Amino acid sequence: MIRFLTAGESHGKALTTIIEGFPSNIKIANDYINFHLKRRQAGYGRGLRMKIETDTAEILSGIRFQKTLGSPVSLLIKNRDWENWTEKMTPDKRKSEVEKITIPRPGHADLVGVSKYNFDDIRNSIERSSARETAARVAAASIARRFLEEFGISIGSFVESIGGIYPKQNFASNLFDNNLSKNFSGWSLSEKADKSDVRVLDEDHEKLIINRIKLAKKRGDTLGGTFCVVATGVPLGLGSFVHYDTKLDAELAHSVMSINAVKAVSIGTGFEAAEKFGSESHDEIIKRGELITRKTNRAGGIEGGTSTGLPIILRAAMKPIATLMSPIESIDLKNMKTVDARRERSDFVAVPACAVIAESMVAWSLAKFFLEKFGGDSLEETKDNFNSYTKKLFNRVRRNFKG
Ligand code: EPS
Repeated sequence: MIRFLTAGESHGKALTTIIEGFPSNIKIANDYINFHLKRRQAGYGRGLRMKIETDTAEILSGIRFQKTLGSPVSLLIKNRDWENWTEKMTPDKRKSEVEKITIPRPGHADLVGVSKYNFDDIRNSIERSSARETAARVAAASIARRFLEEFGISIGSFVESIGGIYPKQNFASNLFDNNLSKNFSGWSLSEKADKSDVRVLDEDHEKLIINRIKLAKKRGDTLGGTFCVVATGVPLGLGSFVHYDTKLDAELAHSVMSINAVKAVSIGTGFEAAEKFGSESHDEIIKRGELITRKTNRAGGIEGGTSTGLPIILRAAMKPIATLMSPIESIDLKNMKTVDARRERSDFVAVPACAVIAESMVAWSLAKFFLEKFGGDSLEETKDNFNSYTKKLFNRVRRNFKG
């Protein structure tokens, strides 16, 4: 069983995470974690905060000579902006008067936060509900991602749309209608997407989206969008149909839905499947050499809560960022008067970053189900278990059914 916790406020001293349950001997360099942290910071439409921060993780425990020890790994990501916030965010006695925030932003956790936790200052709930926390998640999930790579599992993502602007050629649909070759890797999508300022796969599409973001900025508005995460090399048999909490699709949906501002998650053709005949929706079973496989992958690599061995394809939708420079209506809780919602430094668009965070959460969930199936205290032990399962898998099925 793997688990992780994160701690830290957006403008506090640092973010931290403790990751537990991975086997020993997984090779992981600090640069690897920092590489993914940097990817999370990128994207046209991010706010000024990203110019202040250069997110890097300091490894505090659990790794020696670039290999996991099997003990808890703890990581620290310092907030550079802390310098500007020490008085406002000090855990010590308040030394000066600090302005209280009294106007909640619709769409953020401001109003529910102060109501639920009984605060007299919205700052208290802004800090932890900020998507800054996802930096710690990306760092934690780097271990999961590195671990999965040892088994040929590769995860990548791309942005499908921002502000309702889709590409002429719908790459996500192409993924479902092809049974992708063995040479295709999830990461190859990210390699391509990372070259784009908005993480799309097509230059014309990028131009249209950037124009749309420019328009949003000019209007003091924000945008959301959709993205696609793909994991290749996932063996048949992760997850199960026996219980609600053993289903891989349910686990992935939970994981990605937990990312700030994500409002929908679908697997495979998702909502589109509901509009089709069964004959247009399911993936025909075929023989390819000695293998049993499918003509298509509309199921997105999961049937009956269990991975089929084909790429896992997940899509998600992120709502527009809640902080608007041309605000909509709210109420000042101080005097109950109708006012403009509070402005505060923020992003205009964070869909490209959200896709990177979703890659991380998908990596985490796959590693969790992978280790539940294969176990092992050392990477070598996990590999033995994995190899013995995968080598015999199809032979077993054929033997069992031979007349
Ligand atoms: C974020 C840091 C935040 C925001 C953003 C995500 O920094 P600040 O609040 O200091 O500008 O840029 O958070 C939000 C969009 C939000 O609504 O909370 C980050 O590190 O990703």
